[in-house]
Amino acid sequence: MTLHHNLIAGEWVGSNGVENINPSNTNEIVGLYATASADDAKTAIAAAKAAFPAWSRSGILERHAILKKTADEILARKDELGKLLAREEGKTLPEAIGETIRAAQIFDFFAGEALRLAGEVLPSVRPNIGVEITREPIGVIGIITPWNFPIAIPAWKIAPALCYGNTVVFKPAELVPGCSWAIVDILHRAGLPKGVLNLVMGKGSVVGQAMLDSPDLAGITFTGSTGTGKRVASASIEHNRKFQLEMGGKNPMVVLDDADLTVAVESAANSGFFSTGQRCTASSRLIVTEGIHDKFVAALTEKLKTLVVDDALKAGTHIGPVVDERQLATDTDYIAIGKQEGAKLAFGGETIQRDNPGFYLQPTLFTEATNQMRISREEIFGPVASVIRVKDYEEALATANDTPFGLSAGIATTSLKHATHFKRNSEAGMVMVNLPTAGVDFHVPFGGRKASSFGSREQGKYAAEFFTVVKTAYTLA
Ligand code: UN1
Repeated sequence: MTLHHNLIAGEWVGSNGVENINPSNTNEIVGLYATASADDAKTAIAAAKAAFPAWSRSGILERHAILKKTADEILARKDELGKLLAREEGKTLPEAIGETIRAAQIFDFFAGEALRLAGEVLPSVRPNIGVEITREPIGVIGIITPWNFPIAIPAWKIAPALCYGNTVVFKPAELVPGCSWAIVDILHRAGLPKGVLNLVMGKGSVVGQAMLDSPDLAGITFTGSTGTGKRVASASIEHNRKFQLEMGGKNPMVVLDDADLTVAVESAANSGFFSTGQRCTASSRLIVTEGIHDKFVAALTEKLKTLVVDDALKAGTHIGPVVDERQLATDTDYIAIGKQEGAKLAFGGETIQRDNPGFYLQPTLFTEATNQMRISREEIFGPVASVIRVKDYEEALATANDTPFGLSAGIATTSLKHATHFKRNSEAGMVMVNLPTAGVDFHVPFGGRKASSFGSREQGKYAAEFFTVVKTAYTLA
């Protein structure tokens, strides 16, 4: 089997291949991927540092052309890359192709942003002086990505980093090196000068740690667990480095008595269980008012019965496998905890066997949960959601906000008054009205509040905030 190498200083290097395993069929090896050492990470950082002066002054047309070429190739290869994604992560093929298209759109968007770089010119408060405000790249950026969006999240960090003139050291999640390798290969062939983008696949404890310890990274953008995010934060403060964190969620979806039942059920099924519930934007707390509670539970349970859990590549699969054994153990532990805490298991809860050995779990719905239970407070990151019964809108809003997290929040209602009030009073970074809490656009800001996020927003033109630093220049006329 061919070994996929790391890209360091423009050269494909490395050994110590690890097997990338298909969670739909653990007998299947998706590919062999090199593992970087701490020294490799240091070499990659040095290469990115050496490449920064030239890249930071590169022409916007060069950046535009490389990002555009990358977008075009990803789009042209969407079926093949989507299949790779489905095989390494376990998302269904349509979801995986959708994510691949999203990655292409992100590169396309930032190809355009490269041509729209702008500043401001203001008069000074003092006579005969002009003030210019410009944005400059920050330097070498460390990019650390999670396993659940193997192509979209690398795209939404790499594309703006390069667009604004930064150089990159990129460490993808160990579980899903395939799509990351593929987009680095595409960018490399699209003409990036050597050292501008370096790929260091490998362990967080080795490669990630070497990145955190480096005095030469000007910024780290991280998506992953809250625990690791805190380590990124403290190491970054130590090095006086910019950092941007996207971490967990425990996203509420409020369903009010006046909701359109079909909209509410479709939204809850989508954001609770699609992508195997492995999205930081998933709805895991369904907060439902008394008048619609029983109807909603009955309709959602009926819907869950129709969802097919199977091999990610099989036509007709709605929910693919859980990503690996460890995540499956976490999910089943939380299901046991939910039962012990006294929530009622309304649907699912069992692991299942399919033709091939894989990590299959039924979509699982608890009812009669309270917001104080661990299953309502801690992020599970699996196809597990709980229904919490509340009296009215006021209690629903208070319950929705009563969480350490604040990424995304949804409401299903036909009341303009409640929708408007919820949009203003939800303590989440993103609010969805009559829509799933997951599944976001690529051209608008993405991010949360409280323990979910730290730093400025990702995506859209707001990404400039992290990937650039502002300069204010005064000139005597
Ligand atoms: C989405 O819901 O479309 O890790 C994106 C995650 C998020 C991305 C969610 N950063 O799940």
